[in-house]
Amino acid sequence: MPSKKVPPSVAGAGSVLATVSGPSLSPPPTSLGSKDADSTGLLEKVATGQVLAAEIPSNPLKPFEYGDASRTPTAGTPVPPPSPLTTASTASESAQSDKVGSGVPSIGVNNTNAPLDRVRADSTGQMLTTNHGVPVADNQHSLKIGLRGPTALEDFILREKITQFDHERIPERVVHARGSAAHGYFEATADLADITKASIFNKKGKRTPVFVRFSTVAGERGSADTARDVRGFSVKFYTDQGNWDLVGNNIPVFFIQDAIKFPDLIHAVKPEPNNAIPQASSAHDTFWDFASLMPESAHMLMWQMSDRAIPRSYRTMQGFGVHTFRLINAAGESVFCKFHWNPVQGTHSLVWDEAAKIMGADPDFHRRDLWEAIEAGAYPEWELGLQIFTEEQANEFDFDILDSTKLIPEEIIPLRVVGKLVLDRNPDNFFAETEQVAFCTAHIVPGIDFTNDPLLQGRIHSYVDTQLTRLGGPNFHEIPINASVAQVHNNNRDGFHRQTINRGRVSYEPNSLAGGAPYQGGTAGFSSYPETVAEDKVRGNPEKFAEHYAQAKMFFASQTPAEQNHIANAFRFELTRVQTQAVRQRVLALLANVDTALAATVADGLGMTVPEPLPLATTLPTPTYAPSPALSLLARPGQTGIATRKVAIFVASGVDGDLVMKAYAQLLAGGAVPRLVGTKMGAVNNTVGAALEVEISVEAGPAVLYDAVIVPDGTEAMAREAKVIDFLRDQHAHCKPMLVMGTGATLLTKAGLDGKLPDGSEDPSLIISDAGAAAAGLEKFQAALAGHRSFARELDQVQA
Ligand code: HDE
Repeated sequence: MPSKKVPPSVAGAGSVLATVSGPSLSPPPTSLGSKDADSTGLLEKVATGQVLAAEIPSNPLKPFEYGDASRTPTAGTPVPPPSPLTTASTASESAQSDKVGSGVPSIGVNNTNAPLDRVRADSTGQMLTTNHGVPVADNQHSLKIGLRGPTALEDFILREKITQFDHERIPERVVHARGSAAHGYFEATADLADITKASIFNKKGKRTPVFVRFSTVAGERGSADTARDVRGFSVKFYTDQGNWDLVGNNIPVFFIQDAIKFPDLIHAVKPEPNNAIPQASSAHDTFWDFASLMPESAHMLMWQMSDRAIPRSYRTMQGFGVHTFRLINAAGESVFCKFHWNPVQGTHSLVWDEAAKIMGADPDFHRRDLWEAIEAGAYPEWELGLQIFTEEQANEFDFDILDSTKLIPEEIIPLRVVGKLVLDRNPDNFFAETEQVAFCTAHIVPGIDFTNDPLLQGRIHSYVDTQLTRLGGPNFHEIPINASVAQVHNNNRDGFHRQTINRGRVSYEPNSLAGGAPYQGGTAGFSSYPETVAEDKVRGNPEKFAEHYAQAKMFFASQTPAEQNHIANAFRFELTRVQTQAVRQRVLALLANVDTALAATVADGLGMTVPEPLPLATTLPTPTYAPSPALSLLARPGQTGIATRKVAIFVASGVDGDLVMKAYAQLLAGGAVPRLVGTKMGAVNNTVGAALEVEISVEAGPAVLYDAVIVPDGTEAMAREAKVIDFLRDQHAHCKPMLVMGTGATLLTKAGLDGKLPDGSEDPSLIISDAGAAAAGLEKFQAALAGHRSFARELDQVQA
């Protein structure tokens, strides 16, 4: 019998062409009555959709959601769709244009987290357009009714430009508003698979991209960089398992123990609410009022009054995760961990008088320094060290590891170095990257977990919450700088500024219509450490939180005499600016519990006597700690010598040009940044060859902006300028290396400087050399420059 050709069935076609209801048992139609591509696609979409949904007759995960089985998460098992069209949003998705693209979606891929290249814009050689791509003919004039007439409301080009401008600002960060950031990478130098399954640590040599932002805390976005303040040290790791943000500070402890006190702390330190004074300073009544009523801040106050709070550079600060975190390995075993960043550049600070003057001379001092170093290829680098310890060890400590006002001395738990951080690229655009980056303590990855530190617990909420206002909604994770490099697939949808165009009609789980995807990862996903917690629901603190002074004492005892002196000076300065006597008195009473000599010195500076110490909050015996040498800034001179140090070389007509250029070349070769500094711009005649061009005047670049100065032979004419004399006095008072050659000594005499230390001995970092012994002088000078400062010179000793 001849075979009979079966015509394509159109039965049920109407249901495919409609968006509601359809037959219960009959197969889908094989024709919609026409043969165009769209109808074929629609048929395929519907038919394969039925097949896919039927593959999942019930929710396979339900049996594992209860009782013991639920303790270990079970991974979903997605069913692959028979065709890309099965899970598409439309049957017409392959229709293409310049706007929608090729019409071929990349299945299983979310392109919103492609590298930043996709959003970098460059206008080289391009015509001006509106926001909507319309070419602009005239960018000089509004559209007017007659040359002298009113502006037309229809001028959409004018209105668009002004409207965008009107809305350029977003709210600044409520704390840490002032900051600077850079791109770079983290490289694992050890394999830590035995203690954590965090993928960034699981292979020696593995590199993970990072974006790092440094900041001050109290000042507003435009405030000066060198205010006395804690510095933020936030690192966003774009790991292959999602973003991990280590949002730390340059000080390893904090003022308070519980998140509920944070708004009080910040309200106290920020400008006072009646008159908005002072900007970026803790030196006012409300801060010290609060701090002295919160004696758990004693330890942090010692750090804040130390040179840590006035770093020379972001590049010369340590960083700390502060809280105790957990690491978890693949077997589910956990250890505790504290994170430390140690700068290869060493830890170096300013002195207060200098920091205060820099606020006027260059409020962008730290921002400029970071930018310049990276542009010059002197990439800043830090080692990541971990303090790893067990629950048993934690129980032996005199303090509670959940108390963020305490640190673990490195002498008790030494650091294990596990990687390095290198910053090798400045951002393209400050707003798009540095301002819009959103660090969140809630961003952690499998293998890392929180502890019950009550300060940390509150932060987990705060950082996401604050971005909702600051960045205008819940989709801030899609802003390019915040997007992970790991793929993002979930059923979170919509909200302001949504960018992802999710395909398909499924935005829930479990589902069968998308083959069960995206599916839960089970043990491959993030899981919390199953810590046993069976306690009363209370508001309160464990007993060990009540001890407030032992580590403050340890910190002070661990400082060199010069650093101790700076701490005393800082307390004197801050409390002198406080107006309420009772507040001064209370801070002295707090200090009396830390160190009686310190309290006496500060009291003397205030013209007061030391009051009775503040009452202790516990009757438990106060622990004693041996001094921890690692807590002194001077313990870490760094490994980069004179690199990136800024050196002023004075020049005036008659200067020894040969000597100047030799010093200049030698410093450059060592990686330092020499500048020829004169009393005004222009050329100066020198004793040999062509004239030297002044690079910057003393007026535009005063002493505080340099790490050292060279006063060559033949510069005596500069002695006439008061600014020059101030320059030398400041360099001297700030303990910076100075090299004075030949007749340059005239300037020294005019400044009243004799090259002697207060005890009458020779000052090793004020080198006075004959013009003929320039090479030897320069050698000594470079050694002093590599040593940063000579505090032996310091005259600002508080006399008790
Ligand atoms: Fe923050 N902190 N913080 N903080 N913090 C913010 O988040 C907060 C704390 C730190 O470069 C805010 O995005 C609470 C300790 C840094 O963008 C906000 C508590 C430490 C940065 C916030 C703390 C930090 C912030 C403001 C007490 C050191 C700058 C804008 C529970 C370990 C991040 C923002 C950047 C920023 C809240 C305490 C470090 C409001 C509630 C302790 C480095 O979410």
